[in-house]
Amino acid sequence: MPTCSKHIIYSAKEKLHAPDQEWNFGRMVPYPEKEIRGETIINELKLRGYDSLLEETSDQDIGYLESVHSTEMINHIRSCQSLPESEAIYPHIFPYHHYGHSESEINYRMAGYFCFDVGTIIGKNTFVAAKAAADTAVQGARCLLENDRDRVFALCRPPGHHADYKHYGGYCYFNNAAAAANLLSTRGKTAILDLDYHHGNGTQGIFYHTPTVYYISIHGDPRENYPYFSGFAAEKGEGLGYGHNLNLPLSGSVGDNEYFQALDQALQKISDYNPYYLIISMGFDTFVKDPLGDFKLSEEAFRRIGTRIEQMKIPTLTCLEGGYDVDDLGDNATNYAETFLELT
Ligand code: SP5
Ligand code: ZN
Repeated sequence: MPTCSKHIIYSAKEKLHAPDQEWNFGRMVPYPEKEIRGETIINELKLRGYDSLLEETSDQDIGYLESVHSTEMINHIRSCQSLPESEAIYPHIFPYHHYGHSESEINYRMAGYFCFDVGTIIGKNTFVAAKAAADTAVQGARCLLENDRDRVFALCRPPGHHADYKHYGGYCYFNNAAAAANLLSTRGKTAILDLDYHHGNGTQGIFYHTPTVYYISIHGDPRENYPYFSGFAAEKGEGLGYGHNLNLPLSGSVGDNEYFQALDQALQKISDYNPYYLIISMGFDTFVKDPLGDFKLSEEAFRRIGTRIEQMKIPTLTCLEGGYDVDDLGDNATNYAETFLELT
């Protein structure tokens, strides 16, 4: 029985996660990972006549999340469902050392035990939305496994690539792409190409020792960019995973030409690895007008990226990650979808 007959998977539950502010170097600013991000993409897809390609995800078994995240971290985020509607958790204590607590005793006042930055806020509905985002990715992976689709776009929100085995952060709670990759890699070697502006420290960490998942990322140089502590070219994997992690950091205001050289390099590595499956962690924060990223990719670049990926002829799942210029996000994501899914 096929689990999906459509190309694009989303969840209506994503809108329940709607933090209003984050800390930015000591000041409160509007939360860039806005709840309208998903809707703006869906609206543009519908405007261009693709309503029939959209499918709402069904609930997936929590087991696939437990394969990439610690039970304690999952339970911690779940436990925040008891918060009053008006409250949100801002982590503020980060224990370099801790004494006397078992992980199961960590309560939401101690969120900094599981969260690695001050910009990732949990509200009452965050668990439901983050679980649904992972559901869309996992359902997409099942579409590839069951062979009823060889290219699927999962509109994951909140995003996932910063979430590590037992740390959330970077607007990410559960690692959607990692959950999908873990499932796909049970069938065959899987490559993850992370094109978000920021390095996917979480995805890298989850598969750092794993040779059957090859993680490649093109991102803003961590010397100048979030997440600062990972994403360097010297990070190549460890143990059996050595040689199956590749970081291609780029510095400054990178335009289309420089970007596509790095993309060609990444795609060549993927061809050499010869994976059964490919996952794209797709961020649109590389766009010239994005408020968080310094790259200067054109609108046309997202069409070209979709084409280059489609030309790989590998069964591929794209998971949405970042992209914060909400005025253009719908266009950019739909342009990418049109070539990636060969709609035009
Ligand atoms: C998934 C993803 O793209 N996560 C990025 C997380 C970056 N968080 C650090 C942002 C700090 C800057 N705050 C922006 C204020 C905009 N006015
Ligand atoms: Zn990003």
